Amino acid sequence: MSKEAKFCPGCGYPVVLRFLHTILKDKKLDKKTALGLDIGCSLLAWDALPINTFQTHHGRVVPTMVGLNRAKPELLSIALVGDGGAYAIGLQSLLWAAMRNDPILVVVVNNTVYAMTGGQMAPTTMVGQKTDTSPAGSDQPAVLGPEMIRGLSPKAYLARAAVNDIKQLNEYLNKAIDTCQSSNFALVEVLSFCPTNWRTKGAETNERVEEMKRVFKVGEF
Ligand SMILES: Cc1ncc(C[n+]2csc(CCOP(=O)(O)OP(=O)(O)O)c2C)c(N)n1
Ligand code: SF4
Ligand SMILES: [Mg+2]
Repeated sequence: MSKEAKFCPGCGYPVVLRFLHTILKDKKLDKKTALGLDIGCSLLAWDALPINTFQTHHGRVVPTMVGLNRAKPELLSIALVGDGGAYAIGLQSLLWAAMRNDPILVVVVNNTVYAMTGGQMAPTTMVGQKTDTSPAGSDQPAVLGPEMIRGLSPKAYLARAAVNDIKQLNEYLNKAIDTCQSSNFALVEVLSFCPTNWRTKGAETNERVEEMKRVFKVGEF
């Protein structure tokens, strides 16, 4: 990290950023990458890594990075976005990027809520999960991003990892970056901690991620 990041203690975002940066350095791509941030807690990654970073509007990081890729194909374009940005307001752009097989990497941090705005229900909120806007528990099935995209984009690399299994996270991010380098679309969804909005502490936060894995299957698709 180049500057002190503003994430809450116990947040999953810094885990994702740390691994991403290490992989980029190992592949000697850190000076040849542009990281786009959506609105949401992803924006707290502003200046966190010593790499080129863009701030975009809510749900618009994918088309922005597609545009950058077209203008500067020599750069690796990465979009960091929350589950709300990816699968609600930004869904249309995400699906079209996948269908066109745009060679960008989309990293979706899935914490099952709109975290930055206070923990409201998101497309990924699980059935029965209580949030401020679903006090009786959600009755909507959660959106399964990589599964939804699979049939639309035959050449894409699609995977789901979790911040509490760093070996797998590392493997999938590595493969996703290699996929972009071979001119194909890649998306890695990461099941991530949000102790602030989940109102969980310590092991309870980790248990919530294990609960998420029963709904959101980790693996490659
Ligand atoms: C066009 C627009 N609509 C709504 C908002 C308010 N807003 C800011 S962040 C956010 C939700 C972010 O949730 P998510 O994408 O899941 O990211 P997280 O904070 O959970 O990482 C919303 C609705 C906004 N900034 N712009
Ligand atoms: S609100 Fe949640 S996702 Fe946002 S920084 Fe805090 S712990 Fe992380
Ligand atoms: Mg979220």
